[in-house]
Amino acid sequence: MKIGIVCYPTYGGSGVVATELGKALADKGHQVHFITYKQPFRLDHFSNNLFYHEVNIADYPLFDYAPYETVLTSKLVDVTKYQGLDLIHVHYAIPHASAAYLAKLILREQGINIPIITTLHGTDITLVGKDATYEPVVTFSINQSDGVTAVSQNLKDETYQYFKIRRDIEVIPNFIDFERFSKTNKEHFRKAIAPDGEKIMIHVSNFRKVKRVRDVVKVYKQVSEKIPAKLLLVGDGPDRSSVEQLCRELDVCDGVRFLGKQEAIEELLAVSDVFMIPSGSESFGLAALEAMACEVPVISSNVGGLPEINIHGETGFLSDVGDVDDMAKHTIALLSNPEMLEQFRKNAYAQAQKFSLANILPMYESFYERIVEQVKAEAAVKLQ
Ligand code: GMT
Repeated sequence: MKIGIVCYPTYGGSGVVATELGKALADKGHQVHFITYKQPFRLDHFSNNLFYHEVNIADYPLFDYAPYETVLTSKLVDVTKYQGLDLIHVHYAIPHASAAYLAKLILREQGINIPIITTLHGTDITLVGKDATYEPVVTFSINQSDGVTAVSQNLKDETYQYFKIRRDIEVIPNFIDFERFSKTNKEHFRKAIAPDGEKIMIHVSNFRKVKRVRDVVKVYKQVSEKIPAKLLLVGDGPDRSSVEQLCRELDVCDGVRFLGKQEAIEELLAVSDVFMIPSGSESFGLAALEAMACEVPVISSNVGGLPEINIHGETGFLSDVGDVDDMAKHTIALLSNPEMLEQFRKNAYAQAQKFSLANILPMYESFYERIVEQVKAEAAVKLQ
C-alpha cells in the first residue's frame, strides 16, 4: 500500500508511535510518506520505501498566526495526487483530522476518493480536544474520518463519553520494538551513575503539568530516606524549573540528575530499577511500556490506560493520582526486596511482549485493508 502519515514530528508519544509505525510498515514493503512540518526525530533510518514531505509554511506580515492547517491540507492534496496514496493516516486529531477531511473533499472534486484514518492518542481527547474552543471541530472530524482508532480501551471510552461520536472506534494499542528496547548490559554506566550500588529510579517525560514530575521528586525524597537511591529525570518541558526548585527545597539535589532530552532512552532504562509515571492523565503511557520492555517495573498512577499495561502487584504498582505516600511505600517495598524486584522485572518483560510490534503491526494492516475496501464499497453504492 501507499500510505500517507501525518503526525507531530516533536518528542511527543504520538509522533514516536506514528514514526515507528511508518518505519515498520516500510520494512514490510509498504510505501510510506510522512507529511509533517519537520523531519520526525525518530525518522532516522534510510529505506527505499520511506519518503518525507515537508509542510513549509511561508511567513506573511499579515499573519499573527500562520495558517498551518491550510498549508497541510494543500500538501495532503498534492502528495495524495502525485504519489497515488491509498490512504492517509493522521495521528493526533487536532488539527490533522480536520485538515485531512478538507483534503478529502478537495480530492473528491478531482475524482479521487482517499480514505482517512484518524488515531486518537490522548490529550487530543482528554485535555485539549474536549475544551469548547476545539470540541465542535474534533467531534466533526472524528465522525467524518473513514476509520478511527484509539490507543487504549480507556481512551475509546472517554471519547464516547466526551464527544457525540457515531463512528466505531477500534482499539489498537501502542507497541514496542524489541529490537531497540531490550535490556542490555551497561554495568559500567550503572557504576558511573550509582557508584555505591544505589538503586536507580527513572522518570521520562516532556515535563508538562499532566506528568506530575513534582510527585516523582516527592516519592524520591521518601525513598532515599530509607534506601540509598538515585533519581534520573529524563526530558524537558515547562515544569522543569519548578521541579528543580522542589529538589532544592527538599534538599535532594545531590541524588537527582536532570539529563534533559535523550535519544538513547533504552541505555538509561537498562541500568534502572524502577520507572515512575504518576501522571494526572495518561491515555496509554508508552514510556512505561518502553521501561517494561527493558525489564523495569513501573510505579504509576491508576488513571487512563495505565492499568491496561501496568498490572498492580505483578509488573509494578498503581496508586491514586497524587498519593505520593502510597507510591513511596510501594517503591520502598519493591527496592528493598531483591526477589520481588527480580520477579517484577520478569513479569514486566512478559507483559510488554503482549504489545510487541509483531503483534500490533498486523492489526494496523488489516484495519487499513478493511477501511480501504469499505470506502471503495461506499463509493460504488453512490455511483449506482
Ligand atoms: O499528551 C501527551 O503527553 C503527548 C501525547 C502525544 O500525542 O504525543 O501522548 C499521548 O500519546 C501517547 C502515544 O499514544 C500515549 O502513550 C500517552 O499516554 C498520551 N499522553 C497522555 O494521554 C497524557
